[in-house]
Amino acid sequence: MRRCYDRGNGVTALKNYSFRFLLIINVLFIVMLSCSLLYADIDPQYQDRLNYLTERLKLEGFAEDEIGTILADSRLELYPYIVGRSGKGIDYMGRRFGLLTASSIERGQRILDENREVLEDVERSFGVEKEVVVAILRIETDFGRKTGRYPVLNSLLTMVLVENRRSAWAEKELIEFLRICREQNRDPFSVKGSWAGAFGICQFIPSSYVRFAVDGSGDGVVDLFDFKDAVASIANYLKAHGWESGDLQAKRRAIYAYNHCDSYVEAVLAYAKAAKERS
Ligand SMILES: [Ca+2]
Repeated sequence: MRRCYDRGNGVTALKNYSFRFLLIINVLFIVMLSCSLLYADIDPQYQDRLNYLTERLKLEGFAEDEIGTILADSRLELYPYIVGRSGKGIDYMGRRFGLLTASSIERGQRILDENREVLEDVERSFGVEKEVVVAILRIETDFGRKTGRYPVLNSLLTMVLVENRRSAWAEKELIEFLRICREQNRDPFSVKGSWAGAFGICQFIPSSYVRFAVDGSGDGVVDLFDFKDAVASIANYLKAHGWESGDLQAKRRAIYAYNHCDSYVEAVLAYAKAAKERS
């Protein structure tokens, strides 16, 4: 009996010990989990803004676990070095960009030749010259060769959390982006683009995608990494911003709306002209 009693005491003690141990482990696990949900790889100095963003996303209809899953993802990363960058630094007409070199123009002409039917269809549907659409593809991503290496989610999140002049803008774009991903059942970390959050062959920001991107291929999906969708979306964007084929000022304004930069407007028109001359 005594042995049994002793043994019993021993088991009880062991149980108590195990229970306390498990309790501590559980508490530690919960603390670690909540820390990872709150912080992921985010510098604690941004925690206030992250809390604010979380509340904002909830107001926009995102569930807490949905937000938590994104923030706890190991692919989440901030790029503070992009803050303060300006999109106006590119000299589109400069030698380095190589826009009007023979090989650059030939590449555009090849795109025109290989996709003539699609581009003429877009020209008829939207009233935007195919050479202009091709010029934008050349300048934005070199016909899809350089669509960007930054996960759009991380770029936009950086601009939201690291306070700067784009923070309010980036917050709206981030919400639009997450909504697009949710609607399309897309992994938000899988979409890569420019440091400024533009993606696809035509480099649309999320709000432009929502408002102006169209399904040019007719498959029911608007995918800006698809050539047909991208060219139709460029033409639709320009048309929606007042493009008039007989009005140069209207054309300039529409291109300027695409990228608020005078040298960009000049570059698009110069490349379109050069690509057309041989065709
Ligand atoms: Ca499509």
